[in-house]
Amino acid sequence: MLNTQTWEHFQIHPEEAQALDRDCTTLSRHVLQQLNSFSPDAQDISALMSRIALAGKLIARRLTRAGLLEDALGFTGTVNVQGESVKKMDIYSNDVFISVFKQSGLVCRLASEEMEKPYYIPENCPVGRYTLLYDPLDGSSNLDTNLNVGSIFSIRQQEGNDEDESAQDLLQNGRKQIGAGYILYGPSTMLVYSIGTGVHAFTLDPSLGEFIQANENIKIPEHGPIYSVNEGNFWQWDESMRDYIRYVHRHEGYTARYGGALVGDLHRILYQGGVFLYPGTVKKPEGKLRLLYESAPMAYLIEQAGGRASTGTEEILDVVAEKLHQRTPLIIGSKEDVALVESFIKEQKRISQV
Ligand code: P6P
Repeated sequence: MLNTQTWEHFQIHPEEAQALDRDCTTLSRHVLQQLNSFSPDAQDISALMSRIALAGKLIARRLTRAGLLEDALGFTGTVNVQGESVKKMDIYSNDVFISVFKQSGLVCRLASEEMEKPYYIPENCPVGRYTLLYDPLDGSSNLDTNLNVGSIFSIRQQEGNDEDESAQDLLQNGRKQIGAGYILYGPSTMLVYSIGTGVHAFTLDPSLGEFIQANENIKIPEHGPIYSVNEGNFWQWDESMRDYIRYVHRHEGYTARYGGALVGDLHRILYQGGVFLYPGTVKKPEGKLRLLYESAPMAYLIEQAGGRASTGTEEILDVVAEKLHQRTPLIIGSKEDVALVESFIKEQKRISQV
């Protein structure tokens, strides 16, 4: 039941007034509310989030028509710094982020999965300016079958003058992030972000061209039924991971969900609870996912929602990157489920020391 006196200044019905007020809670307004300030720094962060939202809108627009456009889908024939075949949409999405930030006056560097070195915008580079680290199109292998993909972003501040453009100041732990989030391109386009005051979700209303508030202060359940992992790697893992999978196979109450795109898989877990795992393998103990622009931003977000993110032996947000494109094993989601996975790693270590 609405508390009517809070809506007395409206002429329309209170229910309609509430819907109108929600539709006016745009992303930029929400960021300023979260910062509870109209300071220049708060305005910068709000403007930065609006630029990210613009990138999301441009990518979403292209994705909805990609199947109809000549030359939008498929591979470029090149291989990126990760050694992965590059999709045309990967390049388009990467260029979108550069285009929306180049003239923004907000960031001085853009570091991306698709670029070996950061892209510098020198005129915007007074010390203290922001750096955006991002995976422009995560899960792009899903594109040709019209399945969900996402963009992941992390916001850091430049420290020092970085005159040699080595971006060494980016190689710090994830607790130095000042914001992070993702854009999920699914049945609807959603932007989920945190700037350290909780996790908030916005849904793109194409008729308005605005991201409108959907959920505020999202909290991940302490435990959930979902385990999300590519079991095709089962025999590549350490025994501890195989023991965890045997456990969830044998116990009631677990269900497997794996979509091949981190953003979609983790979005589900954020709302329903559970755990996403991309462990290392015997051959590649460092795992597949990148630390600075995939695991660390997702870890920041999930911790803000009351969950956890671990390498299996260390909190993701405590890991100090040694190189820009460093990979890391990732176990992320509900506190109890992350702890359960870690318990198998600890047990395996105990046995090996006997
Ligand atoms: P695999 C997409 O390529 C990605 O980086 C993540 O989005 C996703 O979770 C993972 O790799 C999927 O990897 O080896 O299971 O196909």
